[in-house]
Amino acid sequence: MKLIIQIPCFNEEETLSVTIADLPREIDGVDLIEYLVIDDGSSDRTREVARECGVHHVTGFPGNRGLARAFQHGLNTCLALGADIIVNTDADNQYSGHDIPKLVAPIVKGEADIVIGDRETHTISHFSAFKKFLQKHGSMLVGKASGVDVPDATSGFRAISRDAALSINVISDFSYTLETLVQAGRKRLKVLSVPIRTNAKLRESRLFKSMFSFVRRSGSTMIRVYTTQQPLKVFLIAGSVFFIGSLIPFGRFLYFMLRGDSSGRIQSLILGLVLFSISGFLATIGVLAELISANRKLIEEVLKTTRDVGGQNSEFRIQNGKTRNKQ
Ligand SMILES: Nc1nc2c(ncn2[C@@H]2O[C@H](COP(=O)(O)OP(=O)(O)O)[C@@H](O)[C@H]2O)c(=O)[nH]1
Ligand SMILES: [Mg+2]
Repeated sequence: MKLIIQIPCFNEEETLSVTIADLPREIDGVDLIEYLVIDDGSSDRTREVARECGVHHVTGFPGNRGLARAFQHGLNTCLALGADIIVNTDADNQYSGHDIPKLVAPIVKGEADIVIGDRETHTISHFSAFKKFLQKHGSMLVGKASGVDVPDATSGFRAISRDAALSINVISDFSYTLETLVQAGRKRLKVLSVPIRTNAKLRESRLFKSMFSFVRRSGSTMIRVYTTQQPLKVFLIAGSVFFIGSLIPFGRFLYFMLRGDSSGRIQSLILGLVLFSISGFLATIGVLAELISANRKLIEEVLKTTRDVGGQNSEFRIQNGKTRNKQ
């Protein structure tokens, strides 16, 4: 059983060495532990620090492509390196590396596909009351939308089985945390949460400049991701709002017509027809989007097979950095 711990980094020269020092060297049930740093176009010494700290693999991009892309690139790299389990953690040492065995255990035992480290955010002293409120109710909302019960939806401290990593395709630009949960729910992956410890804060969040930007960006990511996964539902809901809206002017028109007074009520009829047409239009888009989404499922199945290059059961294995056929 091979575990790779991946750390997405953007200008983390100051905190990366502390994070790496905190990572476990051995875990029960795991034969091999390796570290992977994904450097997202840092302009500081992140890569050098990673190498000085003995990180086994360093990959990344020449420019800054954002955390979601870096996360997905990390998963792909870990899969190609033959990881059976992948753990993601942050480079600012927010999460306690000592709790990685707790994250990994349910996957080793075959009891979960994904394990989320629950920070128990209501207990974190440097989180404001408003942030705690948002974390709690935001996670509940994400849980309702995804069908996955997670107390800490935005936690970046996670363990993912090889099979789950092969199934996940993050395509949003901003954050992977919510998208992976929605996909996990849709694909019926088993998601567990375990309580984990956090370390003292070393610096401010780089991802969220303010609470407002956190809510705005998380909200828009959630809507986009959910629409991609459940297009028919989203468009039918939007369509039914217009359909119900059309009943009011239609009703008004009918009411006056039945009373024998239909003159001058033509505006109601036109407004009703416009709203009704929009609802039909949205329902049609929903059906088309659902058909496109069915293709996505097929593409994901193909991707799953092609990305399984380094797997134990794969026909192909990566050896000495080269892909070669098993036979
Ligand atoms: N790849 C990549 N990682 C980033 C970027 N911004 C932040 N990160 C990483 O994402 C993780 C979490 O970032 P952080 O600023 O601590 O946000 P927090 O989760 O809100 O505390 C850290 O490992 C950062 O290095 C980015 O633009 N690209
Ligand atoms: Mg942080």
